[in-house]
Amino acid sequence: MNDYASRVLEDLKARNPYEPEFLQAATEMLSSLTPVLDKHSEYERAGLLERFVEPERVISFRVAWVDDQGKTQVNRGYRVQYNSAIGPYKGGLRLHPSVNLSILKFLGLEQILKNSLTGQPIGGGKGGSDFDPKGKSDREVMAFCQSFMTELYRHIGAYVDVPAGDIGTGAREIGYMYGQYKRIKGLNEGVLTGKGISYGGSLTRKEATGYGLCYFMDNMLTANGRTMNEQTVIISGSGNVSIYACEKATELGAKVVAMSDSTGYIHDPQGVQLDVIKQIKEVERGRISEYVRHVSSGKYFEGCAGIWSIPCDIALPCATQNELDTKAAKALVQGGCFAVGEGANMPTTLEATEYLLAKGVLFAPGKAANAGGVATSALEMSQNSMRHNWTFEEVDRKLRDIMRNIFEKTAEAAKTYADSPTNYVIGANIAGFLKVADAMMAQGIY
Ligand code: NDP
Ligand code: 2IT
Repeated sequence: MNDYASRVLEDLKARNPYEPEFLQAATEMLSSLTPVLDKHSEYERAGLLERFVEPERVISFRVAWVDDQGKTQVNRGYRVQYNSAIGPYKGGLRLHPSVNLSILKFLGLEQILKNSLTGQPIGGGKGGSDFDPKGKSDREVMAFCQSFMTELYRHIGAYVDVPAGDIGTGAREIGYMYGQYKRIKGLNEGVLTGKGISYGGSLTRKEATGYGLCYFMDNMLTANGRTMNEQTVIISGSGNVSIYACEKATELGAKVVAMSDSTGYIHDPQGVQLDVIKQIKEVERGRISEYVRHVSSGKYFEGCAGIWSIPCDIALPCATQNELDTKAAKALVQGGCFAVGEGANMPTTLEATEYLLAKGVLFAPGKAANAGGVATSALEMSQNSMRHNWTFEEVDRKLRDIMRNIFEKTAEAAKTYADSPTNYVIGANIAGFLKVADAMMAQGIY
């Protein structure tokens, strides 16, 4: 690693000893930047990296709400406004009991680079709460979302900070939050993305992350003499990203044979029936284990880790961070997997990433491969500002172009800077970093 980057990393470790996910994301980014840091000594004089890794602002607040038993519940809400050099802070809100500052800082740091890669004018941010929407009634979710927004509204705005969905935050939660923002501010503006189509949402936003992942994979495979057609695919998770990755992969001729949730996974050698998954997950908010009650060729297995032992050509981890470790990576290689595409944020551990790269597995890093979601959020912002709606086909076409561009930028940076032209991890980090660095250098020290 470059000396300057290594000093910044050591300092970061000393100052944030209890933030393992954040340090993991920072380690990957800083180690990737060596070739550009070697060339740009002016970055060190401007303290660029020290500023890059420190969020511009971290907001933490109490979220009190009343449950269906009349009991008062208290959660912790956050917004990390990480970097506004190239545009308003942009990034999702995660609602999951595991949410803490380490997780939101790792997500925020990755978001800066991801948003830069999209080519659109959006800075990096992330937020959320340790609230668990699972098992809560609609009224309880509404009460939480209204209370959350009653604090958050003063920190956000269409040209300031534009949150969106992430784990546990879908159209229902965005609807309740948008309603509360409008009620407090008396203002209809594009302050959130992922909105319902009837009140300013963009067509294709729901599908965008999963579709975008498959468009990225398609570009990466084509560049390496392969295609998605007739490949056997496994996808972890069965949420927003997984469902639409499955839909597009199938459209591109692949056969998806396994999907999961946080309790287990299903294996269906005939090919997963996505309408059944959608019914269970999107309509009933149920467990994936119910799949086998509807489809006789499906089998259910308890626990998440076993999914990686199913032989496949392509693996798409689309659930959560660090779900794919070295043991899983070895099982994938053993089972014949030749490409991995990260639909989730940082689903692969550092060691597993290195193992896969060393084995010649084509590896699409999340900050490039899953950028279609936020890119389409930025298209939603444009439509809101213009007071105009594009058709599904128009947005989908723009999404395809954006994903092709992201792949090309990533591949170009890999070719220029990395030891191997297929090290897209280094390519994505460098291509994302350079634009933000340039903007930060131009705007003076702050
Ligand atoms: P959802 O809440 O819709 O789905 C999440 C899925 O992952 C569920 O199947 C869930 O299972 C599973 N999951 C969540 N946490 C865990 C865990 N700790 N262990 C095992 N499984 C888990 O979220 P999304 O699909 O929106 O997000 C999935 C990933 O994609 C996240 O990493 C997110 O940051 C990333 N991402 C999302 C984007 C978007 O537009 N939504 C854009 C780019 C990236 P269960 O239902 O049992 O909890
Ligand atoms: O991780 C991500 O890119 C997201 N959760 C989507 C963020 C957004 O603003 O659409």
